[in-house]
Amino acid sequence: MSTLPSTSTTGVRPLVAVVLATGNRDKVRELRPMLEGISPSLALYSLADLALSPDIEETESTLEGNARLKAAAVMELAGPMFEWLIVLADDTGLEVDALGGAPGVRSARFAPAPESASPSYEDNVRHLLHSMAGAAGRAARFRTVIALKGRLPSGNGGSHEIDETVEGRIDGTITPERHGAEGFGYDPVFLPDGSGKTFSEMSLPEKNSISHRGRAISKAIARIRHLMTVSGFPSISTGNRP
Ligand code: ITT
Repeated sequence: MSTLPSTSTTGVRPLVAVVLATGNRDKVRELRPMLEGISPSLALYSLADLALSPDIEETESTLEGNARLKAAAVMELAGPMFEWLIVLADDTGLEVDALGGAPGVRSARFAPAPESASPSYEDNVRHLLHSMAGAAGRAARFRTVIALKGRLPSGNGGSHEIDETVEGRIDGTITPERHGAEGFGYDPVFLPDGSGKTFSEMSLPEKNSISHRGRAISKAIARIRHLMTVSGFPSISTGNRP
């Protein structure tokens, strides 16, 4: 098996590759600080780091289905590159009560756009505010499902397949106007319950500490820690968990 050379700032040779299966650079920017430093045994790679750009059509009707689909597609490509690896695929949706749960799995492609083009974040926000004009309630939530798929050593010299999902969510409301300049996607109009600020008015660590993605990745990290311990790796620190 040909494997990529692994490096570590700690001088300890990483043993397990963690591959972020997303083409969305904003997600990588949020996920990276939460995963970096959890163990010298782990090396973190984005798809760009591995020069992979799979064209994955999200054909499932649930976040879980699409997260599993992305994880499986990237596992096929990255699987031969590493002996031991865990692919993490994030599928996220904004669910608005007044719109019957839309945009949901269609969050990336909510605004009308030609078949070959993707609407911009701004197109989607404009379409959301337009769709909600006159709505009686503005309750909404973000949900992230992260699929973990991979291969770790089993105690008996073989390997153990990983195939599971975790979920994080946050409830809030859609503001009638945009506020703030941070974040991405629908962040300028999402006001988490109990917060006086939209996600776009928060710093990255602030958003990560309460967000759907932060909550999902905390659960994923707990699972990775458990799976690595079962596989006989030294126990790993709490690192940069939100
Ligand atoms: P990948 O499938 O390659 O991961 P994507 O952008 O298509 O990238 P999703 O289908 O999971 O990813 O995301 C749907 C959209 O939801 C995304 O394009 C954003 O517009 C929005 N979104 C996701 N996470 C968000 C967040 O934390 N804050 C605001 N909007 C978000």
